[in-house]
Amino acid sequence: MNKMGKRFPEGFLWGGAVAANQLEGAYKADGKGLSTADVSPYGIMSPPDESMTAYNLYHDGIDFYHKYKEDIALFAEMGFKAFRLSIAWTRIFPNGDETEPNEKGLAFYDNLFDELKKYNIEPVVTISHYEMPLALVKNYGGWKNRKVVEFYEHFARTVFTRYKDKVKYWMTFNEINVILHAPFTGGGLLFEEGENQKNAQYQGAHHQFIASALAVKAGHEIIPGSQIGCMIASMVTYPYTSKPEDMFAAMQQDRQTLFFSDVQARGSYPGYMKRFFRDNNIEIVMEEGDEQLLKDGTVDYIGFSYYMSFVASTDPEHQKTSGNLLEGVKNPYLASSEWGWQIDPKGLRIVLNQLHDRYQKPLFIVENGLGAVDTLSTDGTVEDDYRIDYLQSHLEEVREAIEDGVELIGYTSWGPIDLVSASTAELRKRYGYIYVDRDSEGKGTNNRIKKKSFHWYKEVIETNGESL
Ligand code: BGP
Repeated sequence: MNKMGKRFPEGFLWGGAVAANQLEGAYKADGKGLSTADVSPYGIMSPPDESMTAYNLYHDGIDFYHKYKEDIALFAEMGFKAFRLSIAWTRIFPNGDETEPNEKGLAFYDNLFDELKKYNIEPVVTISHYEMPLALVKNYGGWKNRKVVEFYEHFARTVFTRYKDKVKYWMTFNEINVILHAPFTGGGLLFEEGENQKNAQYQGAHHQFIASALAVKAGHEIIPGSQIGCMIASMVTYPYTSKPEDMFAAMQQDRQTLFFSDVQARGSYPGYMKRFFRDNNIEIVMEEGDEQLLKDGTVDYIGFSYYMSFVASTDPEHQKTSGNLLEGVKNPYLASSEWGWQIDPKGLRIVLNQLHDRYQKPLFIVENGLGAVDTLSTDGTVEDDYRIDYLQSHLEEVREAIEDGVELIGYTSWGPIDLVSASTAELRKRYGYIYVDRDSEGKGTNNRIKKKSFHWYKEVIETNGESL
């Protein structure tokens, strides 16, 4: 118990989170097909480069594909209880539409899960994290096409069946709401001239909702007792002033995020979105049975990422700041990271309470952290006090939220080992407790070095948060 008598629950899942395409590398190894990330050398906010002429750090990652044993040993040394990772769809189904899976790809994750088991680290698996087979984009148009639902369901059933004795916690899509902000990465969407893009984005989202519901049903059937969650990029929005119009704008902005968890957790489209579709001439094609399916396939828990908060204002004059996903209004009370992400620990407590009040389901913070430029000093240390400050202040608010009555499964901070950034596709923006000696051109020894935060996080876990 800490000095204030507040504690984290027994069995709290402390750990870290990664995505296959951001650290595995080995992008063509053992039969892997090309994914959307493999043609995105400039990150998720830029258009893809199919010529593949520019250097793409995703191809090499930090070579976790070959170094996972060494890396997992370091996570175990920190005392991790959980490790969130994603399965690269293209390792299992290189083109996405095959019937038979690629055995070598399946074997890789088998070995990975066995390695985690050695240290009693619980795997938390995202089925699709920011990537899909490029062939599904080329031949089917990505998530615009209902047919992709079948391929996804087949992929999900394949991994549930294969790993049913090894994995209990699953998530269907990473940051599912990002299809609105990064349509190629979030949904494999490319647009023709004159196409109604918004319509395509919401239609793609509908297909993902259906795919997610089918996966939840399949997962429960194949793995009794499994916990299958959704995962949203949380984007809590404050009104710039107490003007009712600003408050309304903030609420409407939040609903573009909460819409996704509303459908996945409550099992139906909320009225405010039906109105939004009407007002914006958006028509979603649904099939008979879809409504029932959404009801039957609701998630067991709400997973979410949290990095920053946002501000809405009805006054266009307010200064703009940039985050990687949204252009937003600058909050005069908050400092920002080097990439303009507004640092707001209290916002995390607000999100936790908001989601708890709304859904009454267990929550899981599956990403949080500070992306920063780190300096490896000549004596081989990285003094990342700024990262410790960020994480410490956020975890203090998490502890408060638990006191508020929020049911929380765990906390897996983003990128426990430095990995390729999603927004920039570089290794300049680092999140790790473990430094990776590799630069954005892929040069360096690729050695792993413990940062100061490594020791800090180890103590947090060891004391179940009492050291905070
Ligand atoms: C989330 C993604 C992650 C991750 C993280 C940090 O949106 O789910 O994949 O990368 O953000 O973002 P970035 O790498 O751009 O700093």
